[in-house]
Amino acid sequence: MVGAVSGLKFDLETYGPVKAGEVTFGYVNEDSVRHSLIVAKDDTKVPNFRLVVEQKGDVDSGTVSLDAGTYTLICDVPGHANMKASLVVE
Ligand SMILES: [Cu+2]
Repeated sequence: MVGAVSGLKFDLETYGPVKAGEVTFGYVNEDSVRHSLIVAKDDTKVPNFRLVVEQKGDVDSGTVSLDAGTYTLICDVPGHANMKASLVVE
């Protein structure tokens, strides 16, 4: 479970390690503004995966297929460019 917390941050700097394959994300909004969650590797977004939590208490979830490697979790809401974390898949 990934949390969006106040200060335009994720609740951890690094998530995982998780097993390669189908990876299920839960995303909870613990903040008061909208946040999203996308996954990227080497600056390339993983296609067809984006979670959005509109307001405090909202939860979104989804599953995406990931190979082993280190990924970046990104919130692509404008102004949230510093909202990044790492995800280790092995
Ligand atoms: Cu955000």
